[in-house]
Amino acid sequence: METAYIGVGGNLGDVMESFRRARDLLSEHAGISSLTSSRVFSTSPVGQNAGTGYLNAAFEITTSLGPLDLLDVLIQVEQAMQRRRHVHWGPRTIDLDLVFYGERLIQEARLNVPHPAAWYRRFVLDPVADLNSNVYHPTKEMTVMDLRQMLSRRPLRWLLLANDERIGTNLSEHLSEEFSGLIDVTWRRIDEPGETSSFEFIAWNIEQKLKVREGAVRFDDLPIASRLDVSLLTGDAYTAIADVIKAATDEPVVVDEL
Ligand code: A4P
Ligand code: MG
Repeated sequence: METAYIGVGGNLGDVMESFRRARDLLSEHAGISSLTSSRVFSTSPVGQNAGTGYLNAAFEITTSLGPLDLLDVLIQVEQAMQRRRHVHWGPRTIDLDLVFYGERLIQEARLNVPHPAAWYRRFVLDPVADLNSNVYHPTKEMTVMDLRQMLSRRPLRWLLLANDERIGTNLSEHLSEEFSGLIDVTWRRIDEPGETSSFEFIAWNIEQKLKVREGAVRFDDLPIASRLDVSLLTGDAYTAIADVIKAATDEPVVVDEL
């Protein structure tokens, strides 16, 4: 038996109803022996999916399913709900992500656990912390409560590590302007030594697909809690980092019980 946390999100159709149906379908599954839901939070949309706001919640489950079997169950529930409801609303009525599976670290082609974006997303951390603030993030080596605490600092201190001076200057100017008051940005060449311990976020390799030069700061040498490998994010560096900042700073608001 393992304790796992499922991140639940949606912004199409009757989202509360979708969350309840997902909860009921999962609770009835033979491989899931208990399920507790967090309260439901209203959150600002992050990413291209603009428009209406999201609701987010989390489920704590006790399960005999292995992580890949559990992922298959989550996908089945997502599909079942899309068939039953909101067919003409488009495909995204509910998103079920496997955020934590005990303290296991899983890196498979179709499954990454902890969910790679969980550590900086308030819309994931707040619902999980609502269930249990001591849930431990095994790669960030912090509890969800401490991660939340780290993200609530203002301004958030960002260090951008770039290969190219023009990119570094440009990104830091635009980010400082867009998120004025929320963040404090410093940029540094990736091959320039310097202090790294006083930042909440260190964005590494912001040129994304470029080869990191010999002599550059290595990702593995950066502080575990704050390092962010930008090459793993989708979209251009500016949009990718801006989405991280939004997810890290937008405060979820409790709206209801499930
Ligand atoms: N996959 C890998 N790891 C996992 C995991 N830990 N849990 C694979 C679940 N799935 C995982 O997922 C695509 C594939 O990811 C799966 O088939 C699985 O093999 P998906 O749910 O079909 O696609 P997606 O939702 O586009 O991807 P993902 O990564 O869930 O999207 P994001 O980045 O999480 O964005 N704003 C607010 N306020 N609240 C939200 O809930 N959600 C998103 C979704 C964007 N903005 C949001 C919210
Ligand atoms: Mg998903």
